[in-house]
Amino acid sequence: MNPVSAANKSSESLVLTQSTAKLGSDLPLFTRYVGNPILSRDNWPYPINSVMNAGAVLLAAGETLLLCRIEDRSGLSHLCAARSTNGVDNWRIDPRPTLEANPLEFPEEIWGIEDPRITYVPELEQYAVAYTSFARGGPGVSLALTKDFRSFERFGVVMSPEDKDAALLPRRIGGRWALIHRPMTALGAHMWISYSPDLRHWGSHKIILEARRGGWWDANKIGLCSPPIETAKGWLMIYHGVRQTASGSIYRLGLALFDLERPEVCLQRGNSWVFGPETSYERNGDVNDVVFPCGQTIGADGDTINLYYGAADSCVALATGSIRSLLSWLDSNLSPTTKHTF
Ligand code: BMA
Repeated sequence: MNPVSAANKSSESLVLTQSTAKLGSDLPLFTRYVGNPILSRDNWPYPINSVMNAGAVLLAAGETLLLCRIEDRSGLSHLCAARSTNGVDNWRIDPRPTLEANPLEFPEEIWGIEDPRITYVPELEQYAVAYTSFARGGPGVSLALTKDFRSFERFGVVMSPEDKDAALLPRRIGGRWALIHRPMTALGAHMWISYSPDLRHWGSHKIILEARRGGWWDANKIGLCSPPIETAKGWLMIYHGVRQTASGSIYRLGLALFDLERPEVCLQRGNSWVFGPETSYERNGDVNDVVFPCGQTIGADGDTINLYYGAADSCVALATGSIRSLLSWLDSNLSPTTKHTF
């Protein structure tokens, strides 16, 4: 079915019961929107190669904004905003790139900018966008603040290469800002947290979640997906694990929970993945077998999670779940040890 006509169907008929992990009952943990993909190259108002890996936020007026990674037809990426009243269809897409690399001022962006994660920061009354800046030294983490996704205050690179998969926590922890990110170090591709008094100077770096090893689905390389969700039980994190196989990598999603006031402390980590590439648009594209969320919105009930994910580095898709269900799944699918499982 044409994605646009499918996307216009009524909400009662929007769901498919496809998911990797199941709840205790037979209910799926994540449900794919039946009109997936919700955004693809054909929707774009200017020529592009692909749209993927979108940051997401609910604007004050209730609109959903997706800040999409666009790969242009030179192969480099920029960011472009799409807005929708229901977060599903009738996207209004900026007619030009919303945030482009500016290599004259920021040489760390010479090969483009990618994979934005958006956090609304009440103290600043602004959105913080953490994104990957790509240059000769490899990917690094850059930060920008915006009130309206039209003009941006750019901080430049805040985590030097090789580093990516970053998001800011929405509030200070013990007086300092906290950034989750994924540096590549001699120790491997693990998730770290760093703290800052001013969003510009970062320190107190700590590993918070390690890639497992061997045959695990999340062996050797992991990274944050969408920004952590604050729940009464802790920061709920959706992370990706990259399984290397003889025919390429498989990007799947897992869950972990971190202490609210000490977010470097992992309280729970799930054993199996909860979502992975299954449909044709997730299995086949520019990069096969990739699901890669960079953002979510939370429904008015405070429980529904609308997860926006890049599929096969070619389009943007939507899956919905319940925060309560994700937390209770974690309770019953824990790793033998919560933090280090090699
Ligand atoms: C990661 C990032 C993502 C991409 C994924 C699969 O390293 O570069 O932007 O979606 O690989 O290619």
